[in-house]
Amino acid sequence: MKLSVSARAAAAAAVATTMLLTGGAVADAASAPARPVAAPDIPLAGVKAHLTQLQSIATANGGNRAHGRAGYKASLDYVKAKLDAAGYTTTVQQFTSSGRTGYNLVADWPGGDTSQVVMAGSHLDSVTSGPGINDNGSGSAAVLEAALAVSRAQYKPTKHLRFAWWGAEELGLVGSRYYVNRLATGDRSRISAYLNFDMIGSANPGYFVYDDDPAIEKTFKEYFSGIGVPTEIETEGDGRSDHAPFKSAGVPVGGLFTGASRTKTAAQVAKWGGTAGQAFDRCYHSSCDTTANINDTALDRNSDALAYAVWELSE
Ligand code: DTR
Ligand code: CA
Ligand code: ZN
Ligand code: ZN
Repeated sequence: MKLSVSARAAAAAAVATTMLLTGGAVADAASAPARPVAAPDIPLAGVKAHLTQLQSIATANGGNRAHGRAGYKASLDYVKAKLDAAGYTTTVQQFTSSGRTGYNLVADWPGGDTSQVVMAGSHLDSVTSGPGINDNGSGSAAVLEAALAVSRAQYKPTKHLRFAWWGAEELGLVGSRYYVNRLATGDRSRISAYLNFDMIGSANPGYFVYDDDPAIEKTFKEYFSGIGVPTEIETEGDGRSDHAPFKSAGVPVGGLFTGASRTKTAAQVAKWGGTAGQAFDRCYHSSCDTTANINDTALDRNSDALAYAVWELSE
């Protein structure tokens, strides 16, 4: 817009006055540092709607969503359809384990610098004994809803975003290891962070942060201190979930966890509430790991922490 002579004079006078008053240079909008884009709140209702779908899928398929069974493939088809509709480029990676066909789902958000890839992932399979809603519908639903939030926001981060749902974790991290082993060597070093979410809605929850990569750990801790929730370092997990193959390949990893079969101490009840002497998840690997086996507050907090880290690490 071209200013008239008088308008330009008035603008110059305003700047001069400001400089006199502030004694410093006036930073105009063009020179102001870009403000980081704040992550959106992840709607708990959206995450729980995915859990309801995964529960229905298990109920309709023999009570589980295990590797090589109909319930797993139906779970993957559900997640994939949501992502395709949201504008993701999805890839289904097939493998065989224990004589059964398994699948990984990888979803790339178009754009961003593909030499710096921020990944968030979770295993989508359950054990054969139950629907696996906390283990690991909770992580899978939170990662899905965060990916959908990226689409809703039409977020355009500097780095490239990739989301993944792994098969056959319960058989020994089979799907994630298959993915990492088949990455071209150069592609491993292009993954700047892998964030893992396996059991993040435990009914008697703890708030555990992986202490693998310090920068990722700090990012998660920033979030939780911002909402006044104390955290502890995750000590059960080294090698026990899908971050392990990435870590072995030299990728910086981190993640969140609300606890499995270990029992909550009185000291932990003092900081987090819940029940001392009871397992964080009494239905771990059991048929009672249903939609009733979720603590909504923990699921909501961890979903929002997930989004905060994805935005922070990719902008
Ligand atoms: N292996 C996971 C459960 C599990 C146990 N310890 C941790 C630590 C961090 C994440 C997950 C876990 C499973 O049963 O899927
Ligand atoms: Ca939320
Ligand atoms: Zn498990
Ligand atoms: Zn798990």
